[in-house]
Amino acid sequence: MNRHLVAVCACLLLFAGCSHEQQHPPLFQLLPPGRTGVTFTNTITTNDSVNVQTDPYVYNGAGVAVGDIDNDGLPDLFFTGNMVSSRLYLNKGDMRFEDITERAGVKTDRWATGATMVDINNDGYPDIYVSVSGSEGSKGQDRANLLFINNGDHTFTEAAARYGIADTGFTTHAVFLDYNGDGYLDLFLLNNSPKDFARGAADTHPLGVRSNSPGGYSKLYRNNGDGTFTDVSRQAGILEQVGYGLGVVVADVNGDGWPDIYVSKQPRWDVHRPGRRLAQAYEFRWNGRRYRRF
Ligand SMILES: [Ca+2]
Ligand SMILES: [Ca+2]
Ligand SMILES: [Ca+2]
Ligand SMILES: [Ca+2]
Repeated sequence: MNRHLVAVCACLLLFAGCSHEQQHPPLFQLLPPGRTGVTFTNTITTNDSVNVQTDPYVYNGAGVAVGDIDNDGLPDLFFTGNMVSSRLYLNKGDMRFEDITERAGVKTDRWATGATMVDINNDGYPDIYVSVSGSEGSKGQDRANLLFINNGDHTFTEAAARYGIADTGFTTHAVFLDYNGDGYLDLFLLNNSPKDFARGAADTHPLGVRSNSPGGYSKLYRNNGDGTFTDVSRQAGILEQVGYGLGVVVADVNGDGWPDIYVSKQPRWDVHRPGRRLAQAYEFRWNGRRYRRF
């Protein structure tokens, strides 16, 4: 009797599970470019001088930022391009987007790696900060990061040099945070130099890797509150000699009310020893110059 009851219950549960799945469609649905109008493709065209041998980061990829550039309640999209121009898509509603790159004045001709939207001048309109990197032999001026100031009319004006954040390092990504609590968003740059990639000094460093290229050091810029920034990396205790940053997020890791920076990295030796773990991460703070390896 009990055995029959168990069998009936099992069938009911199975039926309930099936009907439950049937009632709920998948949470996400993939929409094709033809439906959305988002046709951006980060096409990498390799040749004798541009390939994974000449630049180990040639396939690292690019970035995307989401923000409402015209405050109409619809989030808009900005993609960075490596060998193609970055693209800005205006959200027209109903998951349809219009490419306004040219008339917005945000075309790029650099190896743009990351995109960050932030209202850097507090005028209510999100601006776009573009991280730029390049191959080992690239010129510093070609790696200068870009800052597109939102004019509030679907156009932008590039002003990174004016703000003092046209950094020429090998920038992978950037985040804005108010590290000193003065109400102004400061800038952390995640840099990663291919110059000494696989040419590090030694594995004996406490963090295992060394970067000999200042362009590969991550940096912290303080927002002076007057439209300018100052590089405060050294006094803030941002570590040097440890490049290879690939990802960064900001969160109050220890709950003390101050934002911390979490950086994921690519240790040098992993490239030469396939099968070893591919990334490691460090949490470090400038208050007290503490860092911790996970
Ligand atoms: Ca919008
Ligand atoms: Ca703004
Ligand atoms: Ca600040
Ligand atoms: Ca904290």
